[in-house]
Amino acid sequence: MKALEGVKILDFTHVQSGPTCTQLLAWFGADVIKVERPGAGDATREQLQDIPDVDSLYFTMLNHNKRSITLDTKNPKGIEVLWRLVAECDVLVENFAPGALTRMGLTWEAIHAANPRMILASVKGFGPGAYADCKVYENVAQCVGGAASTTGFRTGTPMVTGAQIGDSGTGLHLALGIVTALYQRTHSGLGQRVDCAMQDSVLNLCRVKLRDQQRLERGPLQEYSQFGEGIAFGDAVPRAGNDSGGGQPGRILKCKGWETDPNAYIYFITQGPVWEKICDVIGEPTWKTHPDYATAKARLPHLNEIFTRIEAWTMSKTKFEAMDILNGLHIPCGPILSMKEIAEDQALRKAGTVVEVDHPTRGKYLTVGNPIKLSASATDVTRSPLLGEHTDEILRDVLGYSETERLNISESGAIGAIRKIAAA
Ligand code: CAO
Repeated sequence: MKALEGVKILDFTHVQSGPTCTQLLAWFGADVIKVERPGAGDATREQLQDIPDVDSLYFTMLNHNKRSITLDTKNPKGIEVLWRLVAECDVLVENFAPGALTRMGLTWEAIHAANPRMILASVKGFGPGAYADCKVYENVAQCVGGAASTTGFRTGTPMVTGAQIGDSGTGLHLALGIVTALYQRTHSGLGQRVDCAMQDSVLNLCRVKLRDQQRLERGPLQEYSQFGEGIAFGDAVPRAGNDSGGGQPGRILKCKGWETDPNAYIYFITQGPVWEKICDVIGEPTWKTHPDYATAKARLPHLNEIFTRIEAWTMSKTKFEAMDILNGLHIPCGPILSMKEIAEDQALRKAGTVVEVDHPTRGKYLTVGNPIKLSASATDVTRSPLLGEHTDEILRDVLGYSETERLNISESGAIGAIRKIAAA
């Protein structure tokens, strides 16, 4: 028995933010029914294709463990079938542009009247306000959520990060909202709306920078490199390069081989409790008692000098050698791992963090496993569905349509070219 077994999700999501959320719910055991436009499906099926006419990795890696039904919701029969799904399911998840759901007639009032237990979960770019009507993609969310203005180097342009905090980050937030609403429904018996704005989700993940904005009003941010460099702060939180976002100063430092390997680096944290061990390992034992280095506060104006000295030590080791030595001394650090190293890491495979999946038209490929491990609800990652692969099965088994009714629906053009009409 899986944690969300018995929960039916009407998955009206596309691209990344919504599909991340519904994939998580599927991994926890929900029956996720992905509704797609006949003929085309989720736009990501065709985006960034690495093999002609085969669902892209973009799509497959966001839509595991789901079933796919094709349904033209602009066809009267199609919208009729959609309403049957609304009546049958527990949660409708969508991330269309603002207004699209309403244009289909799926207002909250109508949904709630048709199925009072249904939870309607939506991702939009912005919450209420001047930008509520805007379409938003990942990088826009990173820009309006405070991430871009605080990422990168002080002298460079604002920068977006590789981590998809706008899309996958919002999907995670939405998934939590959905299971919370499901829990509340066990008491109230009623569904509710769950709304996540991408701007809000990014800001939630950037809260340390909002913290620093308020600290800045009381004086310079002493753990930022520019403080030690004697460069004045402006009135907004600056970009801080690779400075640690917390109270323990850290930097990315070169390791042996950095001249040719773009990832021969390690993140090194000068954590206060292990300062004396750091002094010993880098060969500066006098720094343990020297007034400029002995305390965390005294070290703040000298961070460039300190990290230059530590880097002279890390450059004499590979990132893995440095990691082994520092770990043994309980000095927090981490090698900069390339995606190639992560893909080949056997420990990550064993832990189910990286999973190999077989796909009928693609063959074997790697994907991420469920990062949330439940001890009583293990996740088995199964391949993403082909477009409309389960249309007939869902019409028959979930909605109870007879063979004749299914043929009528097919002839109406509401479900596009059906793969096969299976006898009941
Ligand atoms: N059958 C028929 N029509 C369908 C359909 C179906 N099964 N599924 C969707 N459609 C139609 C909708 O009815 C709507 O049509 P109208 O605009 O005519 O009412 C349209 O497709 C919806 O498309 P959209 O406007 O959502 O899609 P888009 O490609 O223009 O925009 C995006 C994409 C992501 C910018 C937009 O959906 C959005 O802003 N979503 C909210 C924020 C979000 O989640 N962004 C993250 C995306 S991941 O980077």
